[in-house]
Amino acid sequence: MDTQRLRIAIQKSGRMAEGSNELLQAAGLRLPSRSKTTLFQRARNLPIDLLLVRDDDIPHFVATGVADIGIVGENVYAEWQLDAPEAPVSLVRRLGFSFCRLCLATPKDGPLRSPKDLEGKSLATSYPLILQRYFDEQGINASIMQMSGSVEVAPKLGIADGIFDIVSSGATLEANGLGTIADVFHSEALIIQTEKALSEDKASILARLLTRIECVQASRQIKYLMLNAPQSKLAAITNLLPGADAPTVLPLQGKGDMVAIHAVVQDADLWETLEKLKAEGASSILVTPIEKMMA
Ligand code: PRT
Ligand code: ZN
Repeated sequence: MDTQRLRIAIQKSGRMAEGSNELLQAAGLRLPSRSKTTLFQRARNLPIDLLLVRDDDIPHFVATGVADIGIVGENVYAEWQLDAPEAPVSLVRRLGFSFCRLCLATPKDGPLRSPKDLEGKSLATSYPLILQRYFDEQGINASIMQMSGSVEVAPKLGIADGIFDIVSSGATLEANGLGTIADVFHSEALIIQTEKALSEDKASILARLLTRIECVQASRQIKYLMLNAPQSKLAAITNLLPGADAPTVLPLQGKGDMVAIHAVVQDADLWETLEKLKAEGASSILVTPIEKMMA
């Protein structure tokens, strides 16, 4: 294998594919266009190649060195680790997208209302090892039936009493007359890496990529805020700016004691802050995204 180009395994298509691609492109990767059959993409501007595969194969590819790193759901990584605890793969970064939960769910109109009710019952799942670990922790004896998809139909077909499956909005459970009785595992997209030593070239490109990803993640949580305010309100207004470090204050030509205030602020709860700023006398308030920020 090429010792100079970092190889990244990502999901070819599915719920992780878009987020993985967007993140890598935001980190500066320029990729050739791809068709449905593309399995390999060579970045045009960086020594990085992408391997486009099924998400379930990603931990194995990283463990065996077919790929150096991978982007995969925590649910897939955790299940695989329970199956291969000695495998040389480690978690490098949490990526903050593809959030979901693994939940126990049972028919809403049935008698199974809590995990303890599952004693002696059967559960269908694509994540048998995570479920078994939970049952062991809880001291519950239940039988686990592995299914590779369409798990939510199992109770209706009479092949299991309940399910253990991925839940995001809850709409799929609802549509199948199922209700959650326990949230067992929380998942998001992760970068995982082989524990085998990387060549110097690969280690250096990985370090650059991870720094860029940190910048992308940091800039997604902040906004650039601009507003005008009377000089007399400066202290009150800057006190309201969430996480703003040393805002810039500029005089406004021909506007008396009015000043312009510019600051980088945290995006969380920004609407509430804007309302308070307005109440303190701020006007012409503008909020813009920050595409890149390097501290
Ligand atoms: O073809 P390949 O094997 O690569 O893909 P896949 O079909 O196995 O996986 P895919 O694309 O469905 O999901 C990839 C990863 O996205 C999962 O491993 C999770 O880490 C993450 N993810 C996030 C989800 C969901 N949200 C999700 N909602 N994976 C699956 N779902 C399914 C779930 O199985 C259920 O059928 O969506 C349904 C529930 O959604 P709600 O919104 O109705 O609750
Ligand atoms: Zn899969």
